[in-house]
Amino acid sequence: MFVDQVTVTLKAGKGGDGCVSFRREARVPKGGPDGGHGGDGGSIIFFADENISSLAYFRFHPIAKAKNGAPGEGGNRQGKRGADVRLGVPVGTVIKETDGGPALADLVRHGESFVAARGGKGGRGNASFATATHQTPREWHPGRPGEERELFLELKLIADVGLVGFPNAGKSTLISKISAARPLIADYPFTTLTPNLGVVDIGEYRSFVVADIPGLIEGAHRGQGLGIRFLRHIERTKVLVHVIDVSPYSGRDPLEDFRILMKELEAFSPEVASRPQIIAANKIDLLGDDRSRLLRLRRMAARRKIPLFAISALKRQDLKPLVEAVARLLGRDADRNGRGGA
Ligand SMILES: Nc1nc2c(ncn2[C@@H]2O[C@H](COP(=O)(O)OP(=O)(O)OP(=O)(O)O)[C@@H](O)[C@H]2O)c(=O)[nH]1
Ligand SMILES: [Mg+2]
Repeated sequence: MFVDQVTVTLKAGKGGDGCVSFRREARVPKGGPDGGHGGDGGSIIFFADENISSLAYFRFHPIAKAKNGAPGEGGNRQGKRGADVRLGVPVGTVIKETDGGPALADLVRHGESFVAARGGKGGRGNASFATATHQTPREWHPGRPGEERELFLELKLIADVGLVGFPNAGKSTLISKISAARPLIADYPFTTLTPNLGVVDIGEYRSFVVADIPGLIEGAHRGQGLGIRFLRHIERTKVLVHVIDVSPYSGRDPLEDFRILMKELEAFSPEVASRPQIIAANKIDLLGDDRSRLLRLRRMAARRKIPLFAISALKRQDLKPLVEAVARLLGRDADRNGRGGA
């Protein structure tokens, strides 16, 4: 189950109360104060874990509580700290208040963490109130409450390249041929319901990450089809690859497809729509004698100065020049001796 947005309720632990106690020893008629501090309450901490791929856990566990600190004890013993709760989230998780506002944290690297709710401090025990003139203090402080808050977690996958295209254009087929990703591929629209990531190897120590997202259709920004909510997963990409079916069997016009894709991208984010793009004209194994769609798309791409590569994802035809062009746009081509590599 792929979940990329959740609301969680966090309750950090309360601090333990300070203790009031006096030393009692044989033959010491009046011992001094020896009540210890309460232990601090546990905090709730999110950390990015590359082995976790979705926020699904929180769908079933929307509330997290950390342990309270234990009260202080006699003999100047501090109460035990409440244990922290550490919650793993996918790399790329953005943490916000539920009423919007700027991100409180954006966990983009494996292991990066964020203290989301702090445990309360333990209260002072009476021993700490003793002074030369105040030798039998009975004061103590209660533990402070832990932070309680509701937060909104949103996953924005981290990929270098985003594949966009109509349903059935061959996006999943393409990612399956250039990476180890094995998404479901089928001859019907909306096969892909959740994004897939694939790592494309481009030689020694160099690679880039591609995101295959569910297909877009006209009106996606108004909620048609699966809508544009998955576009958030290409927000962090640097290059977009339009996968366009140029075969005579799609029943669509490739120029129209490109125009609609651009319109939907614009509606989502003009900034995303202005990123460097490449067109992958797919399914050329089906062209036969009818190359008109490919030619018209080529002319349009040339006019707009968008690099176009004619490929057959299914037959692995001419995929290398496409992958190399993407690598060049990312600055990860071989000419750089791999310095820009991943
Ligand atoms: N002949 C031919 N068929 C292809 C090619 N690429 C993909 N297909 C077929 O087109 C159909 C759709 O492919 P997918 O990769 O699932 O398409 P998609 O773009 O991921 O589709 P959605 O997930 O629905 O958005 C499948 O039957 C593929 O086998 C190609 O280059 N040539
Ligand atoms: Mg797909």
